[in-house]
Amino acid sequence: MNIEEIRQEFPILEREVDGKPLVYFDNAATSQTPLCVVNAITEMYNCHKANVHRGVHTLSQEATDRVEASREKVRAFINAASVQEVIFTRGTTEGINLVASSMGEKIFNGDEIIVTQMEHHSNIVPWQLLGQRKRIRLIVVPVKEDGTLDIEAYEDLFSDSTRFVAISHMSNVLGTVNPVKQMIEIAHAHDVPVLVDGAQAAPHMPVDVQDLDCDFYAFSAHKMYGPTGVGVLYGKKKWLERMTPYQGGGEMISTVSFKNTTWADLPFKFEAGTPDFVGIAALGTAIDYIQSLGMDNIASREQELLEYATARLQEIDGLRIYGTAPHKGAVISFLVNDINSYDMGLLLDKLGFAVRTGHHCAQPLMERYGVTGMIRASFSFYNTHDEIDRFAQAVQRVSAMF
Ligand code: C6P
Repeated sequence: MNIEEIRQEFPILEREVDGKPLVYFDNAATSQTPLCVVNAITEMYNCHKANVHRGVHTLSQEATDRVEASREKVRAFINAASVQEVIFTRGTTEGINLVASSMGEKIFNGDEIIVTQMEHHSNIVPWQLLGQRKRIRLIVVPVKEDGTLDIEAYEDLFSDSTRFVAISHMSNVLGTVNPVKQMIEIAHAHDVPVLVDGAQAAPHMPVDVQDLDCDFYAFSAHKMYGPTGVGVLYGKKKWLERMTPYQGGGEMISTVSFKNTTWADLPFKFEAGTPDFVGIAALGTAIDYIQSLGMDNIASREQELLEYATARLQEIDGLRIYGTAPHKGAVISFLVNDINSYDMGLLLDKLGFAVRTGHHCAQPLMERYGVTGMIRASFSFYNTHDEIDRFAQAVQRVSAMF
């Protein structure tokens, strides 16, 4: 990978904050966007903006072709069996809400749903909302001190009442990459379907939904160098066919009358209303971009950055890293002594470093570690060893100020 060349694709990395060069270490919240993706958005607005799947006119055909080409790129990217299994959403959050709402119809009073202690709020609250409509219980897989899941406990949590499992592929706080393939196998042995929250995994490692054998897989375009406001929900056809639509409106129907409405074929049954067709087309370009770099190259570059940053930060007195799992993505959450994460984040920002602070939308996990927040540095392939060196110095300098 030629990092100098790659960085030129991301003009934002050249900007300054408070007169200091920006060091962007908040990639797990949202990644930056390469020029090719920005150009794809501009081209859609300048040349092909028309509503999709509706018009016979040329512009509408062009926009539709671009959206459907993007769907095929997503299908290939995650190795889904069919484009009918690829639903465009607004993001991971909407994908999980869709499943909780539509699969929720098959979950009844007294049933149980297994989640983990490291879930993002997006994979907790939709199930709790379902729980308000039906008396279902969330059963929680504990996280061990090093940030790995207690898989033995997971196996023991299954009962005759278990109806669904919802787990993250990679934790946005600890970086832990969970053994989802093994967890899915265990769930399927109990005849229980599994949703995988892939928000943090899809941008950083190869994902093969057929090999994982997951029933649902949700992720967001904005974390994978794509546009904001677009996401993907993969669902196995056998489930999608049985589920009722999440929302009603244009394009998700076959026929409508005041007596009876019938649904469109998959995947359109789950895509009510005008989609973000500009963003969806640009997601296709983001996938082309990622593929041109190579997912394996991305993963190994980020592993190298993770190892280097871990070693540099561990040199700092009083610094504790949360999440030291052997299989981990390029995310480091930490605290120094009892310094408040927010206070430290503000000072780091003054020095040009963009990191995330606070509970990271994972309050139950914060509670697990007995803290209210952490500082998180999350890396992308375009980050450099020099940025990490400067970051380690800045953390040391800021810590000394408290
Ligand atoms: N995590 C972070 O800074 P949306 O907002 O729908 O694109 O993604 C939600 C989501 C779901 N699951 C996981 C594991 C996530 O990390 C996120 C988003 C960001 O960690 C913003 S809170």
